[in-house]
Amino acid sequence: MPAFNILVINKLAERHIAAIKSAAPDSTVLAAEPADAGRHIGDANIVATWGTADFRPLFTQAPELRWVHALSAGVEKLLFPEMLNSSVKLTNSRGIHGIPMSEHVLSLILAFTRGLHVLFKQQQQQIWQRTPLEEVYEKTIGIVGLGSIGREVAKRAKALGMRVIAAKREQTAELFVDELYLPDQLTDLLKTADFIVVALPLTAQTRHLFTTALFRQMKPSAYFINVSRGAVVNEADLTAALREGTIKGAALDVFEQEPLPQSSPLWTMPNVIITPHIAAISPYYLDRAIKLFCQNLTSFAAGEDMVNLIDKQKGY
Ligand code: OXD
Repeated sequence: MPAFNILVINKLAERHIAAIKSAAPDSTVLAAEPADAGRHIGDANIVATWGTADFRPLFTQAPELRWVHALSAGVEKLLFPEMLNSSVKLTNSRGIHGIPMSEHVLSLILAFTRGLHVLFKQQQQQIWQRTPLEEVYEKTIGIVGLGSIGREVAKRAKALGMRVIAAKREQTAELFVDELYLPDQLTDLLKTADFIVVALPLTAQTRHLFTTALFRQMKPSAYFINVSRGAVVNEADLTAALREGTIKGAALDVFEQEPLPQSSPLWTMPNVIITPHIAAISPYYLDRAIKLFCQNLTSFAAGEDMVNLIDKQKGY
């Protein structure tokens, strides 16, 4: 078994280090905070880091690097020109987000339908006042992007008695989806969905996909939920759609600029729920990410195909 210098740019528990060592027994494994990573990058053959962190300065000091694994699903900060023009392999952690992110999506939907965003504000002012409430039962959820996250959302929505429709690049047999649309049929989905959930990766094709033209296809009673990447949406167009009543509300975990600037009108809109890019957070996140990394490490050491290999030109 070949020996590698493995650098993980994140704090790790002993059990994570032990798991990595048992996948590549002769290798050295170091876990470093971003500020310390520079001291170890020169020898590193394999790096695990966040796809949302600026890795470019380290990459240019890493002549021995052969593979970068993103601990996140997003790899947007890893697609810089030196990486694209190199033979360094890139993988990500897609597939481990489904449970926390689908729970987050469902809690946002239920927060709107059960009026929690209104009731919580009233509680702070000690106001006892009923507010109109809705049900999700037999309502239509439209999931745009049916990967591992979208599928978990579909499964949970079905359990609540919802009609599930989804848009996906190709037709597949889906257990929890009532109707599947191809990308060129997206407007058919938008016209009928009561809740639109965006779970797409950010690519050249999906950047600013949601503009005024698409918000105008949605029902005025529709809620828009984005847990993917802020740049999939033209935020100014979304803000206008919310202000003008083109749609009823939005729950947003991701934004074009993060942290969301204090000057953003979204902060104070009564029909908006904001969460600070936390939909994937779970006490089990790192356990799952390291398990996936170890699975790929075994394949890499054996010269076999790894899962979640990113096509660097396509960006996903
Ligand atoms: C990710 C995320 O990319 O949580 O993993 O946004």
